[in-house]
Amino acid sequence: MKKITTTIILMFCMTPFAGINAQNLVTNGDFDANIDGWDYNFNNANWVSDDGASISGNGSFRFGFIINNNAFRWAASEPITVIPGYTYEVAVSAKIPTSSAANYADVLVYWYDIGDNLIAQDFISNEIVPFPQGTWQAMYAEIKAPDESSYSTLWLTLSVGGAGSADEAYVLWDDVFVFADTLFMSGFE
Ligand SMILES: [Ca+2]
Repeated sequence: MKKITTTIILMFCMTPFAGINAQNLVTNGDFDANIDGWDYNFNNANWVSDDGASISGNGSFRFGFIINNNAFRWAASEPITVIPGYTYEVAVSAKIPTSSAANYADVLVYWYDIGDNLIAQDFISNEIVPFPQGTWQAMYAEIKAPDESSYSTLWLTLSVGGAGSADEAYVLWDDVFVFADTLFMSGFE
Protein backbone atom coordinates (compact mmCIF):
# COMPACT_ATOMS: atom_id res chain seq x y z
CA MET A 1 0.00 0.00 0.00
CA LYS A 2 2.84 2.37 0.81
CA LYS A 3 4.36 1.90 -2.62
CA ILE A 4 1.06 2.66 -4.32
CA THR A 5 0.64 5.80 -2.25
CA THR A 6 4.13 7.01 -3.17
CA THR A 7 3.43 6.43 -6.84
CA ILE A 8 0.23 8.42 -6.66
CA ILE A 9 1.98 11.33 -4.95
CA LEU A 10 4.66 11.35 -7.64
CA MET A 11 2.02 11.43 -10.34
CA PHE A 12 0.41 14.49 -8.75
CA CYS A 13 3.76 16.25 -8.39
CA MET A 14 4.36 16.00 -12.12
CA THR A 15 1.34 18.11 -12.99
CA PRO A 16 0.53 21.73 -12.15
CA PHE A 17 -2.61 20.67 -10.38
CA ALA A 18 -3.83 17.32 -9.19
CA GLY A 19 -6.79 17.10 -11.46
CA ILE A 20 -5.10 17.64 -14.81
CA ASN A 21 -6.39 14.30 -16.03
CA ALA A 22 -9.76 14.72 -14.36
CA GLN A 23 -12.79 16.30 -15.88
CA ASN A 24 -12.87 20.08 -16.03
CA LEU A 25 -16.14 21.10 -14.38
CA VAL A 26 -16.19 24.45 -16.21
CA THR A 27 -18.17 24.57 -19.44
CA ASN A 28 -15.95 25.88 -22.24
CA GLY A 29 -13.01 26.86 -20.03
CA ASP A 30 -10.47 26.57 -22.85
CA PHE A 31 -12.20 28.82 -25.41
CA ASP A 32 -10.98 26.57 -28.20
CA ALA A 33 -13.61 27.74 -30.66
CA ASN A 34 -15.91 30.36 -29.13
CA ILE A 35 -17.15 31.99 -25.90
CA ASP A 36 -20.33 29.91 -25.62
CA GLY A 37 -21.42 29.07 -22.08
CA TRP A 38 -20.37 32.39 -20.55
CA ASP A 39 -22.61 35.22 -19.35
CA TYR A 40 -20.69 38.35 -20.24
CA ASN A 41 -23.18 40.74 -18.74
CA PHE A 42 -23.42 43.46 -21.42
CA ASN A 43 -19.67 43.85 -21.68
CA ASN A 44 -17.91 44.18 -25.00
CA ALA A 45 -17.06 40.53 -25.51
CA ASN A 46 -15.57 38.46 -28.25
CA TRP A 47 -13.53 35.38 -29.01
CA VAL A 48 -9.82 35.92 -29.77
CA SER A 49 -8.54 33.24 -32.14
CA ASP A 50 -4.82 33.91 -32.08
CA ASP A 51 -3.93 34.39 -28.43
CA GLY A 52 -4.28 31.98 -25.53
CA ALA A 53 -2.66 30.75 -22.31
CA SER A 54 -0.19 27.93 -22.02
CA ILE A 55 -2.32 24.84 -21.50
CA SER A 56 -5.06 25.10 -24.11
CA GLY A 57 -3.23 27.51 -26.42
CA ASN A 58 -4.87 29.69 -29.01
CA GLY A 59 -8.41 30.79 -28.44
CA SER A 60 -9.30 33.03 -25.51
CA PHE A 61 -12.14 35.14 -24.13
CA ARG A 62 -11.83 38.91 -24.30
CA PHE A 63 -14.22 41.20 -22.52
CA GLY A 64 -14.11 44.78 -21.35
CA PHE A 65 -15.87 48.04 -20.78
CA ILE A 66 -15.17 51.71 -20.11
CA ILE A 67 -15.15 51.82 -16.32
CA ASN A 68 -15.92 54.78 -14.07
CA ASN A 69 -14.72 55.21 -10.51
CA ASN A 70 -14.29 52.00 -8.59
CA ALA A 71 -16.71 49.92 -10.65
CA PHE A 72 -15.78 46.45 -11.79
CA ARG A 73 -17.03 44.29 -14.65
CA TRP A 74 -17.59 40.57 -14.72
CA ALA A 75 -18.40 37.55 -16.84
CA ALA A 76 -19.79 34.38 -15.25
CA SER A 77 -19.46 30.68 -15.93
CA GLU A 78 -22.35 28.29 -16.13
CA PRO A 79 -23.28 26.79 -12.72
CA ILE A 80 -20.88 24.12 -11.45
CA THR A 81 -22.44 21.39 -9.32
CA VAL A 82 -20.44 20.86 -6.11
CA ILE A 83 -20.45 18.57 -3.07
CA PRO A 84 -20.27 20.26 0.36
CA GLY A 85 -16.97 19.67 2.13
CA TYR A 86 -15.08 18.68 -1.00
CA THR A 87 -11.95 20.57 -1.98
CA TYR A 88 -11.86 22.05 -5.46
CA GLU A 89 -8.88 23.27 -7.38
CA VAL A 90 -9.45 26.44 -9.37
CA ALA A 91 -7.00 27.65 -12.02
CA VAL A 92 -7.49 30.64 -14.31
CA SER A 93 -5.16 32.46 -16.69
CA ALA A 94 -5.55 36.15 -17.53
CA LYS A 95 -3.69 38.65 -19.66
CA ILE A 96 -4.01 42.43 -19.46
CA PRO A 97 -2.72 43.81 -22.78
CA THR A 98 -0.59 46.95 -22.57
CA SER A 99 -3.28 48.91 -24.44
CA SER A 100 -5.90 48.06 -21.79
CA ALA A 101 -6.88 50.48 -19.02
CA ALA A 102 -7.46 47.55 -16.63
CA ASN A 103 -5.21 47.28 -13.59
CA TYR A 104 -6.87 44.32 -11.89
CA ALA A 105 -7.99 40.90 -13.07
CA ASP A 106 -9.35 38.64 -10.35
CA VAL A 107 -11.70 35.70 -9.90
CA LEU A 108 -14.67 35.46 -7.59
CA VAL A 109 -16.18 32.10 -6.70
CA TYR A 110 -19.78 32.34 -5.55
CA TRP A 111 -21.36 29.45 -3.63
CA TYR A 112 -25.12 28.88 -3.65
CA ASP A 113 -27.40 26.54 -1.76
CA ILE A 114 -30.12 24.44 -3.34
CA GLY A 115 -32.54 27.37 -3.01
CA ASP A 116 -30.28 29.65 -5.11
CA ASN A 117 -29.26 31.67 -2.08
CA LEU A 118 -25.72 33.06 -2.11
CA ILE A 119 -24.07 31.61 1.01
CA ALA A 120 -20.34 32.33 0.60
CA GLN A 121 -17.68 33.63 -1.75
CA ASP A 122 -13.98 33.17 -2.36
CA PHE A 123 -11.59 35.61 -3.98
CA ILE A 124 -8.65 34.48 -6.13
CA SER A 125 -5.92 36.75 -7.49
CA ASN A 126 -2.41 36.31 -8.83
CA GLU A 127 -1.12 38.19 -5.76
CA ILE A 128 1.21 40.34 -7.88
CA VAL A 129 0.67 44.11 -7.58
CA PRO A 130 0.60 45.77 -9.99
CA PHE A 131 -0.71 43.08 -12.32
CA PRO A 132 2.00 42.52 -14.97
CA GLN A 133 0.80 43.70 -18.38
CA GLY A 134 1.28 42.00 -21.71
CA THR A 135 1.90 38.46 -20.44
CA TRP A 136 -0.36 35.61 -19.37
CA GLN A 137 -0.64 35.32 -15.59
CA ALA A 138 -1.88 32.25 -13.74
CA MET A 139 -4.13 32.27 -10.70
CA TYR A 140 -4.63 29.18 -8.59
CA ALA A 141 -6.38 28.22 -5.37
CA GLU A 142 -7.68 25.22 -3.50
CA ILE A 143 -11.04 26.03 -2.00
CA LYS A 144 -13.53 24.01 0.00
CA ALA A 145 -17.20 23.87 -0.87
CA PRO A 146 -19.11 25.26 2.16
CA ASP A 147 -21.68 23.29 4.10
CA GLU A 148 -25.07 23.46 2.37
CA SER A 149 -23.52 24.45 -0.97
CA SER A 150 -25.14 23.00 -4.06
CA TYR A 151 -23.42 24.79 -6.91
CA SER A 152 -21.00 27.57 -7.64
CA THR A 153 -20.30 30.05 -10.41
CA LEU A 154 -16.96 31.57 -11.34
CA TRP A 155 -16.88 35.28 -12.04
CA LEU A 156 -13.98 36.61 -14.06
CA THR A 157 -13.62 40.23 -12.96
CA LEU A 158 -11.68 43.26 -14.10
CA SER A 159 -11.35 46.80 -12.83
CA VAL A 160 -9.31 49.97 -13.21
CA GLY A 161 -9.39 51.18 -9.61
CA GLY A 162 -9.47 54.78 -8.46
CA ALA A 163 -11.18 57.20 -10.81
CA GLY A 164 -11.55 54.79 -13.70
CA SER A 165 -10.51 55.60 -17.26
CA ALA A 166 -11.95 56.99 -20.48
CA ASP A 167 -10.21 54.13 -22.30
CA GLU A 168 -11.60 50.63 -22.40
CA ALA A 169 -10.46 48.28 -19.65
CA TYR A 170 -10.32 44.76 -21.03
CA VAL A 171 -8.72 41.42 -20.23
CA LEU A 172 -8.11 38.17 -22.08
CA TRP A 173 -9.04 34.97 -20.21
CA ASP A 174 -8.13 31.34 -20.85
CA ASP A 175 -7.57 27.93 -19.22
CA VAL A 176 -10.39 28.24 -16.69
CA PHE A 177 -10.38 24.99 -14.74
CA VAL A 178 -12.22 23.63 -11.73
CA PHE A 179 -11.37 20.11 -10.60
CA ALA A 180 -12.74 18.08 -7.73
CA ASP A 181 -9.63 17.26 -5.70
CA THR A 182 -9.56 13.46 -5.69
CA LEU A 183 -6.62 13.51 -3.28
CA PHE A 184 -8.86 14.89 -0.53
CA MET A 185 -11.85 12.85 -1.60
CA SER A 186 -10.11 9.49 -1.27
CA GLY A 187 -7.80 10.35 1.63
CA PHE A 188 -5.68 7.37 0.45
CA GLU A 189 -7.78 5.07 2.57
CA1 LIG B 1 -7.36 28.57 -25.17
